[in-house]
Amino acid sequence: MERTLSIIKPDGVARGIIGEIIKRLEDNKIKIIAMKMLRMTKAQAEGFYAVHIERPFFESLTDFMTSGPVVAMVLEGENVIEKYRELMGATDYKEAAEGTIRKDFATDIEKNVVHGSDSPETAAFEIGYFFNSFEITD
Ligand code: 3AN
Repeated sequence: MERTLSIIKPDGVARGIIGEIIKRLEDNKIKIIAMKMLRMTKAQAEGFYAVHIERPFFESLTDFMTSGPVVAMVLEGENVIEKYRELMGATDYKEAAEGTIRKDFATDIEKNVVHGSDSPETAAFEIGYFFNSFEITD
């Protein structure tokens, strides 16, 4: 069993597709074991994306991630890291496969609707960044 952190980014929340994204998770039998809506501070977004600190888009990305509320979720299942990343589609929506969340809804390489952890190590860090043990229901 694996766990991963999912975030519906500010663009996804603002466009009213929280329900659509959750429906895709449920249709794909991905179990949600924790969920909350919050608005990150700039410092929280910088900490979350610390691995990207040297990237040219760091400033803009952390501004965007604090521009409105997000929905954070912990997902659990067999191979869920890869399974959820397949549902999300490629980082650049123009390269994302048909039927993926980013292909259907993203408008920009930065404003790409959803986040998903990319490895078990990242998932452990990212889940702990947003949730304490009492908030995870499994
Ligand atoms: P992913 O979210 O697909 O794992 P990462 O980890 O490479 O992608 O990038 C983290 C976030 O940074 C992306 N979700 C996207 O919002 C933003 N991002 C990635 N590459 C670029 C880029 N070339 N220009 C602007 N923003 C980017």
